[in-house]
Amino acid sequence: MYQLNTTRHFRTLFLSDIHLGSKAAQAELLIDFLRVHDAEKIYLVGDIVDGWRLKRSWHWPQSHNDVVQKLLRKARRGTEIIYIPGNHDEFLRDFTGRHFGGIEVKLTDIHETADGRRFLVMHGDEFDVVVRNARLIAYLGDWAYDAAIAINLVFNAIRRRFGFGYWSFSSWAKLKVKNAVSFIGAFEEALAGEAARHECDGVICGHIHHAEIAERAGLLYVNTGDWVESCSAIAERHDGTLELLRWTRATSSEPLNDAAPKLVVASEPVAAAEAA
Ligand SMILES: [Mn+2]
Repeated sequence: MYQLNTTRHFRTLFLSDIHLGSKAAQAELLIDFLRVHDAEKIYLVGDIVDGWRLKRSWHWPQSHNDVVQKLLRKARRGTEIIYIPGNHDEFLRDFTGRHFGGIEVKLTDIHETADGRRFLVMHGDEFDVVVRNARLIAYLGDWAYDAAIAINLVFNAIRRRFGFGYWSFSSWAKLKVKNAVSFIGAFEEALAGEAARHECDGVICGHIHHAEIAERAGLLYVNTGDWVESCSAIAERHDGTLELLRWTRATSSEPLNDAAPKLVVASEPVAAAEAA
């Protein structure tokens, strides 16, 4: 718990899976969060805009505009913003290296923390096929792993061409509740492995809507969570420590709307201890 209306300043903020353009996006909560959290650098780690959803039915209320405006304003005021597209906003992958209103688009990035650790930053959907077929791939070996990643790209390009929606990891894992934990495990392993290949100390990703700071195979696995259900973000303090922030309905800020339940603000360092 901390005082409202006092802005917390971080070295870096990592946000993902906001899904603007879908009704599920918790845009008001995010605006609230952005009002009292600032950083020198902000990473948008994919699925910020839900392009698949927008294609089917246009849903773009003022609050979704406000999120974009808030981010652009931060960029104007000197925050470095890097946008790493995910599967739901993969149309932006065609704009890698371009700048939009001070926001730079990158496929992936390597972020160095204040204490000198290197983190691979990527959305994570690149490993969907690997995760879904983890057992088979473990049996078949490395070539299957590489092939699966290549197939994943082609598979999604075809789905997009024919107007199908993107396969959703989180809803799929939920349907298979019994196995969800092992799928999440396979995802974490795949991402940690990718970080190791890039000679990084860890990975910071999104995609599976499951916020976490944990050690995996000697590396730090960090997931930003989402702004659909968990309303979470990862923050890097000025000393390089990573902190998991969870944001719930604000108490003393303006009521967001009449229907809004009144909950307590909490932005506690849930996993800061393990992260250190
Ligand atoms: Mn995703």
